[in-house]
Amino acid sequence: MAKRPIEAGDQAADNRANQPSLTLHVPEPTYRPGDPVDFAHLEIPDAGNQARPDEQCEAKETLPLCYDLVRVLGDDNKAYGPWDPKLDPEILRTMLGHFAMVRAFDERMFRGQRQGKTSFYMKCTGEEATSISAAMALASDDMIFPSYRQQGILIQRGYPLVDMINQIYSNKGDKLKGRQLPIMYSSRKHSFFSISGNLATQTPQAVGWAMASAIKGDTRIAATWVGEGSTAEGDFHSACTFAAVYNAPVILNVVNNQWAISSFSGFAGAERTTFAARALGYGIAGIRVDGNDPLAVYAAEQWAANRARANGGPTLIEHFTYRAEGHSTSDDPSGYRSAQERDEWPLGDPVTRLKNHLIALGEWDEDRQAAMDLACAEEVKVATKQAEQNGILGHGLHHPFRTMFEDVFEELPWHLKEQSEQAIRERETKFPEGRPGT
Ligand SMILES: Cc1ncc(C[n+]2csc(CCOP(=O)(O)OP(=O)(O)O)c2C)c(N)n1
Ligand SMILES: [Mg+2]
Repeated sequence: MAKRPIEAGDQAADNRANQPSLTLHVPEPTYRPGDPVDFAHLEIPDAGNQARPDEQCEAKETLPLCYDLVRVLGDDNKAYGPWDPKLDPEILRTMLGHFAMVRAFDERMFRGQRQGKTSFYMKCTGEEATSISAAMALASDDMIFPSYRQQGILIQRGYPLVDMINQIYSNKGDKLKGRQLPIMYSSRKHSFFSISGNLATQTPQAVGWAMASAIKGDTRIAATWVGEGSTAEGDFHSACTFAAVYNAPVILNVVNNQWAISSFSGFAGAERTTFAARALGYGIAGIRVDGNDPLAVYAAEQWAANRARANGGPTLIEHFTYRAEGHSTSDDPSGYRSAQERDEWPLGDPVTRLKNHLIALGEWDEDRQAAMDLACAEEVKVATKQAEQNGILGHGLHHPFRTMFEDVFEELPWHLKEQSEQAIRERETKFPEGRPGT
């Protein structure tokens, strides 16, 4: 066998004796339970200091916005700078009303889960602006591809509370017939796509829908919401590639609430760059926005919507925010993060900020706020009582068991037919007396 010639790399290998061993970096959150919290390292720019490029600019012109933070509301609760959307106070009050409603709804549904009326619930506390203010900047028939924390959009679009609660209780009034996990709503009428438990699947679907809208020569655009943790999924990257290649009329909203259940954002790459900056590598416009500033969120979404509707292409918006409560009713964040984080979060609370802005404008006061909160709680209570007539978890008032095989295929394929017959037979053997709902 011929002798292998010496390669330059082999000689280099001989000289490596003095080099350090290779190591990996494993991200670790800064604060664990019991740690004092200091967010002083976060760069929070002054409100009004960010330039607003032309909506039809080249994607690369948004580079500064990808590392900055678009902010409109100052510490004095007044609006500043070129991103101020200059909304009529009436619109701001409507926005505050949606905030109050989603908060009242979240509170009651959370309690309902603790009382055993449903198996599962997810709040969006602290993130209300990222969905409600953003959706208000879209047309009401633009297509929404949500994740599971955008209940605010359904409320903003006027979906009946009682239908939401029926779905949460999986009762006989549930329009989805108990086939989805509680809170995974969908409504064609409200242009609100089915929520999927498989993270990030909604992102390529939104891009595909936007491409179809363009192919048809329509004027509706698509907007999707995805958590920062979920951007680590391959689907998100396929979505970005397709969106960029075909200049799809789509808005990719990345909600960076710092946590993905118990994994901090470092595991999705937050220690290396911003989520907004990822847009640039694909040739997509990017904006990083203060997600707790309702005016800034509205303005960013409006910029992206105008861009998409005028065939300027896709935009990726990173909403920099904080998940103030647990991931879901199945979670207990005191086990993995400092309880102090919520209070120390430097961008405050979106509801309080909008309320204080309206008060600063002389368009609102604390008494009206208290009355609004009370009215929302009452409306949710009435809807809850109404939904409870249709049944709650464990009371058997759900859609009949056998119906779970219906509606998916026009004609049930033979193997599902076999499965359904077997399932029904087994159930009859197990419960010969019959059970409600069988
Ligand atoms: C493909 C897939 N992987 C993992 C999960 C389990 N899971 C559900 S929610 C979640 C965290 C997602 O965090 P993030 O995307 O930041 O959204 P957030 O909950 O913060 O809104 C995980 C890991 C899942 N549902 N689907
Ligand atoms: Mg998250």
